[in-house]
Amino acid sequence: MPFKKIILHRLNMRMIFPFTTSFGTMQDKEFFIVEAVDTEGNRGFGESVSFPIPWYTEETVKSNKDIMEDFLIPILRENPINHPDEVFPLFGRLRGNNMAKAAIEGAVWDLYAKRQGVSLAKALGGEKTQIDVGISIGIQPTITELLEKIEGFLDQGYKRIKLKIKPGHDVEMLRQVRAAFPDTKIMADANSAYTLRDIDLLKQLDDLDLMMIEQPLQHHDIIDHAKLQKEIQTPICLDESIHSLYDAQKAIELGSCKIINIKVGRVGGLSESVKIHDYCEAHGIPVWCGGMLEAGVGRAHNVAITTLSNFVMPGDTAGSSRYWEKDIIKPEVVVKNGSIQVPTGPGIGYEIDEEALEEFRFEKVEYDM
Ligand code: OSB
Ligand code: MG
Repeated sequence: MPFKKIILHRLNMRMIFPFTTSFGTMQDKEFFIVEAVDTEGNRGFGESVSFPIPWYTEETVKSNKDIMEDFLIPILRENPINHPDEVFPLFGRLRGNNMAKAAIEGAVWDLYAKRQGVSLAKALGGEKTQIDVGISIGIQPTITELLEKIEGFLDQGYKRIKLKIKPGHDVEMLRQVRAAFPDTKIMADANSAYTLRDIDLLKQLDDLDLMMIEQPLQHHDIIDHAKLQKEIQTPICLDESIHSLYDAQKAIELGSCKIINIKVGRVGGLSESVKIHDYCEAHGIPVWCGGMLEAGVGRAHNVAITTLSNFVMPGDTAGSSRYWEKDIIKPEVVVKNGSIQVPTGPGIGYEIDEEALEEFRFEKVEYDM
């Protein structure tokens, strides 16, 4: 692919609500839009999903910039490629930094699909024309506010409710939610807040008919999760523990989970996501697409990957208006009756809103290729 330039746009966007998980509260989203430009003027876009603070993985917005500038962009400059599947193996010489890798690789994928004149979904092998989505709700100050929020999102059509939990804000809260919504698809996400010492508490979740519990134990663990899964009925879904196809294979072999949350940034990009998806499909493990409170570009990538056949459970890809007063793509991602219509135009299928991009941008660096 004849790259001419890579441009890093650094943005700051304020979400319309604070989002609280077991690891902290966030409202300001800082990230990079990576723009890959070819010699014919086609433009592909990717988005970095790390946070300013390394509390979900070790990466940060700043570390992403160093890694992209010092290593990833030079690798792309020095190694001609024909297909985006070649990007992740080239980056494979460097350990970790999956979110930085995915941001660049995502821009290359979008550019590739646009050059082919096909949608990103189609380029990835996806066939769904619409995708089902749920909503992830942060920890709320009171149960009354939580119940109101759930009611509102169910009215908007979201197909399942994911609730963040942490010690002291778990079984009792979930019991009250279950009592108020006896037939709703509910799941809980602990973001690694428990240990095996909490096994008696985690067993109590079995009475609540949850779809799954996401990442109850340590963020790198697959051993204790396997022990826990043998003791509880509720299916375990791994998020933080899965950084690669290798991790997914070992977790499935060990019985550490029955479901996997695929986040494109966490696993180093779309090519690795497809591999994990295919492996899970062959081994009877359903997957769904997680979220990192993305703006429009990252959201569009999530929509595209979710069109693959084994994304059989509603993901966390909510509509743009759930997060932003104004998003950076046109049109915004819209959820209707709990589904998103997959765009059919070339690449991500959404246009960049140039005015919004400029409004939220506070740094722009161009790299000649
Ligand atoms: O664990 O899935 C998670 C947000 C930030 C960090 C981690 C997670 C989340 C979410 C939000 O659950 C999903 C979204 O709405 O994008
Ligand atoms: Mg999670």
